[in-house]
Amino acid sequence: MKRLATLSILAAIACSGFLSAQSKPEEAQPTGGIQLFITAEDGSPPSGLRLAKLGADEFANVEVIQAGKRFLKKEAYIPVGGKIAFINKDRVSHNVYCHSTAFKFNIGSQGPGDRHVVVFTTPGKYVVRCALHIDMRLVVVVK
Ligand SMILES: [Cu+2]
Repeated sequence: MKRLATLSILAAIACSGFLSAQSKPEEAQPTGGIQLFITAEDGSPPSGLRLAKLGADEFANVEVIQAGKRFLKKEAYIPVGGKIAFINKDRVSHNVYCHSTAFKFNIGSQGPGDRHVVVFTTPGKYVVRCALHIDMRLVVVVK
């Protein structure tokens, strides 16, 4: 996975022409997180490159939105200790859970607009579901 991510970044750089990476300490986050700004020569963001904010507790590594009574992602890949923020953008409640023998959680009733962060502490492949809507299914790979 790490190798794949590296290859993706290299491919994005190769496809985007000249890029420069620079940190902007004057805009450092008060939480102590690290942000890396990658821009094209003219300062515009390169297309096709996604950046994750890491290192600050309030930021999850991945966001999974629930809308239309489904997860808008089918799969999520995170490192061990990585976080997923489950965000309910529906007008109905959800109840997101995972009952794997290796890793369990249950958010409980999650009302419209609620956001819950789950830390995945154990490597593995997990199926996350909603107790209220049986068709909701998300695969989380932690490694
Ligand atoms: Cu649901």
